[in-house]
Amino acid sequence: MTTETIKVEGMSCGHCQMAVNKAISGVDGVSKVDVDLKDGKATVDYDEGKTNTDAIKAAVVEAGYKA
Ligand SMILES: [Cu+2]
Repeated sequence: MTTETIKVEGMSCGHCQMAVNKAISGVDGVSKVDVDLKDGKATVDYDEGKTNTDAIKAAVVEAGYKA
């Protein structure tokens, strides 16, 4: 299990925070997500055998934000 903090740009409110949280949570292999709206970052616990930061960032981009 790996913990990684990813920079997320473009979040402006609680709705954005929830959207990013949901997008990252939906990535297979992710076990825990904590999105910090104020600092524009997401701390993610994931199984490195199942996913990687590129896949997590891709999910954030797909949700409409910059990672
Ligand atoms: Cu928003």
